[in-house]
Amino acid sequence: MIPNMKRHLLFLVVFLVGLGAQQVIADDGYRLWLRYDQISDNARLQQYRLAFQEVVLAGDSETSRVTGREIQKGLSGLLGKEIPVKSELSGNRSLIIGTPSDSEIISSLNLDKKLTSVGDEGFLIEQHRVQGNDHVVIAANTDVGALYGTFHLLRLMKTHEEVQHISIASAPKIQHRVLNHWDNLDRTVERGYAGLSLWEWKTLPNYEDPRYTDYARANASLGINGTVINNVNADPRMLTEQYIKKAAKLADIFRPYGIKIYFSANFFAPSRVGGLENSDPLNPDVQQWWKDKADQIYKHIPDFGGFLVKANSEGQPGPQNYGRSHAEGANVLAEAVAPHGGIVMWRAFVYSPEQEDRFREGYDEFVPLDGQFADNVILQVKNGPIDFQPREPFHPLFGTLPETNTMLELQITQEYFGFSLHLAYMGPLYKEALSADTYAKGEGSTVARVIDGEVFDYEHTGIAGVANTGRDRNWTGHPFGQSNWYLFGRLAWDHTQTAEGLADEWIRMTFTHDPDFVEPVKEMMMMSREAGVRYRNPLGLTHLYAQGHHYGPAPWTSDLPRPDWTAVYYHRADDEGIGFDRTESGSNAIEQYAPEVRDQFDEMGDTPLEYLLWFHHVPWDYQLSTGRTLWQELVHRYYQGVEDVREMREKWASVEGLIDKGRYRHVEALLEIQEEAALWWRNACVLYFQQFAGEPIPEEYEKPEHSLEYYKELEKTHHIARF
Ligand code: BDP
Repeated sequence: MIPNMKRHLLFLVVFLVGLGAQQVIADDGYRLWLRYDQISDNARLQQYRLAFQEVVLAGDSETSRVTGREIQKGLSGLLGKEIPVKSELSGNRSLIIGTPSDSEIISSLNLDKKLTSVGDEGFLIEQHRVQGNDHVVIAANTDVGALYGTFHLLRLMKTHEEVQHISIASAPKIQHRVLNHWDNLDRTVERGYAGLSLWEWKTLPNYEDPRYTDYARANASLGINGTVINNVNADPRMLTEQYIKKAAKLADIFRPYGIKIYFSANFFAPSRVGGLENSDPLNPDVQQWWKDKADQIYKHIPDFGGFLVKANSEGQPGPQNYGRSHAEGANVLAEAVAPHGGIVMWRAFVYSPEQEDRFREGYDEFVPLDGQFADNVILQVKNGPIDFQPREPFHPLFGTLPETNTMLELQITQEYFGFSLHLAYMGPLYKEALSADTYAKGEGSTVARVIDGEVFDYEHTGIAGVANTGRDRNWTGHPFGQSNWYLFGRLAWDHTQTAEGLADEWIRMTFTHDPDFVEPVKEMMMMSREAGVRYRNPLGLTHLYAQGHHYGPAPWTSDLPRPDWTAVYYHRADDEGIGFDRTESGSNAIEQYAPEVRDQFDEMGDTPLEYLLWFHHVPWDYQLSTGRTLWQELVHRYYQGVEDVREMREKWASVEGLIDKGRYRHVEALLEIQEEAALWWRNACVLYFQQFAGEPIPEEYEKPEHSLEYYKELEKTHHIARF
């Protein structure tokens, strides 16, 4: 070999080794929170290595095989050495996984009583003495329960928790824990900001993209057990056989992970793809069509979950097109899936242009129907009465439907929180929604306890999250978008967990355990939601978004086909003041709440400031408890929102070098974009409202960079908002 070539070869080797080393450090986010790298804390590592020398796994179902693969991958990665998975106990310190029916060891432990208490999906993780040695046991009634327990143990290890003398019993509080994908058949995603849909309809069912399995793993690791794969604005073709077959392939892949699939159904499917004359729910041919359709679906997907329906809402067809009620419509679909054990999730997101106050409409429509829905219908209600705004009071349908199963719908995708460009951890929002007290049966009748069936003893319980996933390499676009998917799944399993605790868990699993990283990043996450409220909709303002895209501000919007799509409808600013009077002197929407809740909102002076303009039209010079007038407080909060984002940027800057450069720089850049947007919101809103308040922006604040006219123009042309 000529010397020159040798030198080149050497360079190549050095380069490749270097590249390899870099790849270990770099992280493109694809693995989400399931990063099974070797545990960094040496003491813990040694302890775990001692405790888990082998895995003994009973059962040979597809789910058990999934459990085997996951635990092998997980333990071997975390412990930095191959851990064998066996069917018989042979070691001194093992991890034993299974159900009493498959595992003799587990059935010999007399766990029956405890296992009964954790139900079909729950699990126990305990230390037991078997054949003279201590072993950790994951026991469940079903293979899926054992899989959930396995993910739980891996999470404990990944977060460096103590496993000696471990004793955990866990069961989901809510039955149906479902993602809603607003994915269209052309693979665009409504309000999706992370690329195209995960489902490649053109190559299904022939091609099993490995990503489908990773999606299932991620969901199962949280306990999510259902997924509605298409948009609520449903294409009727989803119910044709060709798509059913494609979806059946997804169902086959998801099944071992305990995940059922559901379809969003277009109410006019019988006439649009079924060849019937109409889709009237009282037409016997239509009823038969739905039954036949259900039979056909179940032939391909034996554990099909059921339908999700958006009816008579935002242009979607529904039973009211034929003068029938929502219950009459829902029950026809419910009857079709009932023999197969399916359910119908019927959305309560309805609002007609005629009503005086959109806030009232869900309640006014559905409360009179309480008791008329079939047992396998669940009414799916958004957390607030309008539409996933940065802050809303809880929806008055929670606590007012004793005879109708009611589930909660949260939005994970950040339609109103800056898309996948802004950092907005939803922990505080979801917890606020869940812990709101409806007083339906006295104090403590929280939304959480309504939807988990404790308050009214519902037949079915559920929670849905509008997914934020797409084809982006890191699934969610913003690296922190993953935290909201994680949060949703973990709270769906157990809503008593705290926002902060879950942020902590997620950070450790996704980034690092270094406290210099964890603490500031946790603070940043915890302040991010309120920051978003302050720079967009402080003091209970709402829906000031530009129509259509919902990214930038347009509080001036007034000229649209429907008044309840305009911003002026919501803020009602005039020379007197600002805010929507929903007390008795106004729309009286507060009458929909229990007296105890009404009392919190009906007096201007007593209403918590976060909700003030939701319920009152407040004079500009009204003195608030903060010592400021309304105008001053409004300005103060808008400015505070921008300061919050600046503080978030500082916190992020303080962690530079503690994680891989790639993710660090990505978040850093997104926070820059977020600050620009926060300034845009602040300046546009303050300048706009100033026209009515007739007051100056107090001296101490920096002046908006541009004129109101500039921001009005920006809304029409901004590259993020418009393209
Ligand atoms: C709104 C979205 C719209 C959805 C609708 C819904 O802007 O795209 O279709 O909710 O939930 O937030 O049906």
